[in-house]
Amino acid sequence: MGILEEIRGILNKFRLADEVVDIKPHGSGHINHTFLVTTGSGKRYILQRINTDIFHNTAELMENIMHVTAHLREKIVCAGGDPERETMTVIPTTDGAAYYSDAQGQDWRVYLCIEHITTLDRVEQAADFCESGRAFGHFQAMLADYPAQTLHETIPDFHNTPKRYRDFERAVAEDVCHRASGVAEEIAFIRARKDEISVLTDLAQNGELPIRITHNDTKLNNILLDEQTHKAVCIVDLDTIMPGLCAYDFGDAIRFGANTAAEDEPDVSKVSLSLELYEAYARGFLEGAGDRLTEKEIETLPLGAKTITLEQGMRFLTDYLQGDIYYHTERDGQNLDRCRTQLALVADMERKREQMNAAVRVR
Ligand code: GN1
Ligand code: MG
Repeated sequence: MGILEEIRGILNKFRLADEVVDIKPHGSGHINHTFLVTTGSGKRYILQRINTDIFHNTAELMENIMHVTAHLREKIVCAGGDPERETMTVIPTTDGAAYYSDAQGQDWRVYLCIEHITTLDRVEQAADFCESGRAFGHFQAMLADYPAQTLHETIPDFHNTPKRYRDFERAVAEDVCHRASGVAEEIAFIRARKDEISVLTDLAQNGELPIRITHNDTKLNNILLDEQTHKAVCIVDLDTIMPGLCAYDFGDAIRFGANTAAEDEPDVSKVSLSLELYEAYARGFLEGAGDRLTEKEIETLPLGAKTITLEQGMRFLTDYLQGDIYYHTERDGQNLDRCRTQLALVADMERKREQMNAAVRVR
């Protein structure tokens, strides 16, 4: 049986409006497999196979998503918005469940496809990035009164940077693929910044930074923009909504969107932090978050950008050292290229530290 036949069988388990006429691979995620499904009436859906090597408890993951989207839906309706457009709608299985486990133990879910939108893999205009910042800031504000105790940690220690550092050191020590000697420079770069890695987590531990409900994967392409107006419509990829630090959500968006090069660009000389984009995002994010952020949170946003970029560099290098087992790759050396762009971006952020701080300084 081909993959499409298999997928048709899976789709029969969900309450779709009518019969499936087309299935296509969709999106650019590194973790789950995503398909766009079209039905006879033209109604479309997003089918995803959840990567259970990475998300170990689908029931808890989907429970988070059901609860978070219900919370968002209420807020959207109160504000006079369209909940089917402004948040994700999970399509239940014929048994009324939030996902389906097939005979091989693979877990699948279906979302309603949000139409007339576009996503960006690269920022084309500063205004779009500012809009994306506003949406992520607002998203965090909408979740500010979410009952945190009901949220499962879908990936424990996801943005625990000191833990990511220990994982990286372990991968270097084990060196299962004999790749460590080829990346001595990258290893040294990370080690030289070891002391900075725990600054934010220490502030959180001392109670100087609040723990919030954060998205934790605020990449540019996780936001849907209206295809005509480029206004933010919906934030997607809710798999890693967990308690976390605001600085990381801010920082991850900068890491990806304010880089002048693609995440996997092989030519690191193309990498730099665009201050124009950084400032645009900061403006939008602070506006969207409203008065919710503490002064300390605002002050540490630039450090969040640097810390998460370094963390992501470590994660890519760890995966490269372990034989490319976590992130999807399309070519040899892709994870190493990804690591190098992150480290080059960290270096540029260090050069631009003053300007980065000035852009968020409370006026
Ligand atoms: C992964 O699948 P995607 O592209 O949304 C990863 C993020 C990384 C990102 C790097 C669960 O996200 O943490 O920042 O790749 N997601 C997970 O591009 O590990
Ligand atoms: Mg993701």
